[in-house]
Amino acid sequence: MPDHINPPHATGAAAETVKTHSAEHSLVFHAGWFCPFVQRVWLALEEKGIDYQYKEVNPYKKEPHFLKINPKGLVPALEHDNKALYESLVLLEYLDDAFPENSLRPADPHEAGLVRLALQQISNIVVPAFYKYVQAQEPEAQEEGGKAFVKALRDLHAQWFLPQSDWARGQDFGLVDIALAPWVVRFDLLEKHRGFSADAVNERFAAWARRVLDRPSVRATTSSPEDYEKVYLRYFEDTAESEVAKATRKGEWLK
Ligand SMILES: N[C@@H](CCC(=O)N[C@@H](CS)C(=O)NCC(=O)O)C(=O)O
Repeated sequence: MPDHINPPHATGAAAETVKTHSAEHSLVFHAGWFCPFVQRVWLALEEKGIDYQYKEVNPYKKEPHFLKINPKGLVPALEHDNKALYESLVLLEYLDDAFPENSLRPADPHEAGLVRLALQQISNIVVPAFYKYVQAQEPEAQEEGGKAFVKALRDLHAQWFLPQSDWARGQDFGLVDIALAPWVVRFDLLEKHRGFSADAVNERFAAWARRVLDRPSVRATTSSPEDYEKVYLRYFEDTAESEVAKATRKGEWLK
């Protein structure tokens, strides 16, 4: 049975942002309020001050009109001037290319390459470790999952976060911060249900995570904590039926 999304729309500060972006527009953001991959793209839209139309989609329903926009049937997706695109990291780069103002990437090609490497590490190691940790049921598996997640974050931080700067790659909030921020928003759930603490990564990482939660774009795209909990309980009990949850259960990762 497909996962039921309750509530079916954003709440809290995110609901206000949705209301501000309800008018028809040539840039349509197909989103799910609960989805961290969606929140990445939402952060980029807000950070760059781009105007857009927010459309809530239940991706578990796989409705034919949405499959024409994203054949994978996943949110986020964008339609810009009737041309569709999907995959959160592709969308981040697309928005930065299509709307060059308030760039989220360094201009220097080598620096931009380093950002791509960091994004790959987040996608291939950090995010899968998050789901493995969340879906682990046996105490031993949970402990192992916690260690692996902390290590993934520690390695990412050591390799890609520049010292003495507020944000990952310097003084500007950029794509590396954005790609990880939605999972930081969900740290309080990990703390409550699995005993995770960002302090276990290290002090500087924990300070960065606090700055992320204070960022206006993060606040503006975040729903009420109790509503995330309703959605994530299925992950903590390992009963979620999303493509990500099913792949994690099989010991795989969604490509
Ligand atoms: N790799 C995709 C992942 C997107 C994704 O998994 N979205 C979830 C919601 S958080 C979804 O649409 N799930 C529907 C399903 O699994 O059937 C991205 O980065 O955009």
